[in-house]
Amino acid sequence: MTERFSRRTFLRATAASTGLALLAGCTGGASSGDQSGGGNGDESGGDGGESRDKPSFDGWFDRTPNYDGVHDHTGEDSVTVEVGTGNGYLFEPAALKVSPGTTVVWEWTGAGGTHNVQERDGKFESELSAAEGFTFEHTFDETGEYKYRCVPHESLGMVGIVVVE
Ligand SMILES: [Cu+2]
Repeated sequence: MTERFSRRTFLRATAASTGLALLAGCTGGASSGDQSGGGNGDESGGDGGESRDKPSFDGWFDRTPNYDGVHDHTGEDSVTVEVGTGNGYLFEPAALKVSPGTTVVWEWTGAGGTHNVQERDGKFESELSAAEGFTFEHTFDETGEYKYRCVPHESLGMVGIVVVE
């Protein structure tokens, strides 16, 4: 008797939570519909971009419209960041996570005029360039958070971060 009662209670509880899960699923699907339509093709391999960590990094990205969380590139030898995307004054991706030993290559798109890459504490710095195809690279050997900016356009939110862990 007791066993049967608890089993029925359990089933009812399960049904209730399943209903909630379905409801949440619908809401989530609707709000992310336009994202998957025009989204990043390279995200399709993962389990969706919605689970991406999006820390504030003490407000480092407050003026950066394309900051969409930390792109996980751990385990890759080399990662490319575009310099001068969006309106021409952004890095893409703005934030990425890599493993020690990874080389990050910044590649200028040619848009937005003259840019550079300057680590906030001077750990690396490129020259200023406006040339499409210009590249700068840095190999990250030590763990940590490396905040960098484009000096001419920092006030427009042209900043980025490389998290090495
Ligand atoms: Cu710039």
